[in-house]
Amino acid sequence: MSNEPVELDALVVGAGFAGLYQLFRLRDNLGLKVKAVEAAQGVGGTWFWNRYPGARCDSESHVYWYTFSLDLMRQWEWSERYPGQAEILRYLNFVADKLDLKRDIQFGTRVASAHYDEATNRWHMRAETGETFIAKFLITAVGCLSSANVPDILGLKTFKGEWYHTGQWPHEGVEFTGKRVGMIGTGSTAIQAAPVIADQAKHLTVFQRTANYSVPARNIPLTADFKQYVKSSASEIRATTHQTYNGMGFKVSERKAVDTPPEERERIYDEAWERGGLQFRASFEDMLVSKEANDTAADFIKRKIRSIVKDPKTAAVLADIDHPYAAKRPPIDTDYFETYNRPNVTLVDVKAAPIRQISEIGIRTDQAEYPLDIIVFATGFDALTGPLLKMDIRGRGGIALKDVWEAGPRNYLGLQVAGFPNLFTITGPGSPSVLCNMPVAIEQHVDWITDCIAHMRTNGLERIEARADAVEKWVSEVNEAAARTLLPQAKHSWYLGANIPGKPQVFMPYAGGLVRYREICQKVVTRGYEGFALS
Ligand code: N01
Repeated sequence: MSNEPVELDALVVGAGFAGLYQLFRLRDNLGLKVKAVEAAQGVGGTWFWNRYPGARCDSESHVYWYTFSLDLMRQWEWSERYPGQAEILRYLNFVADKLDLKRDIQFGTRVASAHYDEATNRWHMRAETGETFIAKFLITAVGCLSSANVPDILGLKTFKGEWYHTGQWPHEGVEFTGKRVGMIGTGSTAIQAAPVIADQAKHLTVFQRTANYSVPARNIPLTADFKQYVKSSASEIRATTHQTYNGMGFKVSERKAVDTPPEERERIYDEAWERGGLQFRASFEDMLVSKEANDTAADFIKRKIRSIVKDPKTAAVLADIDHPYAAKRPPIDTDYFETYNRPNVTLVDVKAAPIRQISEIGIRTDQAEYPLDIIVFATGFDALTGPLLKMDIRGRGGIALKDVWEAGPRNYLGLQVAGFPNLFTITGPGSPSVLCNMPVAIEQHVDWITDCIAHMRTNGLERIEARADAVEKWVSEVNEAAARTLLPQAKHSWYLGANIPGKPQVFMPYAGGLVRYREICQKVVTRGYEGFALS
């Protein structure tokens, strides 16, 4: 390795969905000298790391991919309604190979610091390996859920068994056969993993702190007819994802739950339950804005839980949900609640009796000790800001991003931070990101950034930076958009940063929807990059 810095027009950090597409657009469309650096030894981002049992995307496969090239869409064929982790990873490798991207990706390279030098208008990056890079543009494609949260539970180091976080799963897999497994968490990840682990393990104990809703996914292999439909309707599919609130392939109903007679409402929920998937939340347009409407969905799902789970005590703990439906990211599942009917599965209510410590032999709550061979932490992530703040990012005058964001993320459009010129954050906090089907949100951001850099080149501009007043206004807009929904009512949600001790509690993603957000971003451009200072 040479000590000479690598000089570039742009450095992209990350080689998941976002980094790959950004690399392609800057290199192949703008002809920039650009490199991506990636901590992992391969492409894939989320799908490289999250190899836990049952890992599968909750977006349907025909909308969970790149849509910038109809050709590419027609060359790939998904096999199931929801793509599994291994298939998505194959897909991203297929794209990276087709576009010949890997030659410009440096794997095994984690950025430790990125400092802006005002005099030269350049970013200086240092990797953990010691390697350095200098670039005019720094573009983070680090993902929203890539910083694993292993809670600081007393005694973990003393545990004699094995333990794993779902987001850092061993590539060779974990052997559960004959093992007593404890899993902490009941978020989307745990809800996918529990049925698969229960199938293999001698015993699975799930430690639930907050009960959660879930709706059946109803995964199935795709028929030849559906695959043909996807190929012949690629451009219509793309258009639909651009017109829907969250970049999904389904539209939110225009009916209101509160105006629908109870029997009719029940029939609609029943049909949505049978159809399965995230579109359950699209059954009524008022579900995420009216508590009264939301209560009808919440009540329906709680009744389903009680009807599926045979032991009434377990059912009561699972259905004791304290937040509105979909105010936390709503999981979908394959036989999650059914899993609690298995003789080798136990639910432990750690809200009633909190986890006190991890001992040499297992997990100890206020009430009992559970001997375990393996602990699975399905405990989520330091979302959105975590992956950015893990890097030592410093802007003008050496000011640290962590100081600017001490009270929560502050930026303009989720794309740029005042004081950090030429730094773009793909799907950063303050953008629709995690409330959407991610590839659609990613393409919108990458296209906007690429067009912006092209505009700068055409006009001989060297520097773009969010204005402080635009940041103020955008932060208010993000707060107001959230306040118009029920989302902030889930008090311990990662959307709010509430899952990480000490993290400022601010609703982070933009909840106004992708359609509205796209319009705002376009308007900013037509008004001459309103809110940005260009020089
Ligand atoms: O993480 P989570 P996740 N003691 O933060 C519990 C995406 N995703 O990995 O709610 C006890 O949702 C915590 O309890 P509580 C999706 O966006 C996508 O499941 O804080 N429990 C919670 O139950 C999703 O939302 C897909 O009280 C503790 C759980 O751990 C996001 O990833 C699939 C604890 C964490 O749930 C994150 O989901 C899966 C403690 N100390 C995930 N600390 C696909 O589409 C935490 N918990 C494929």
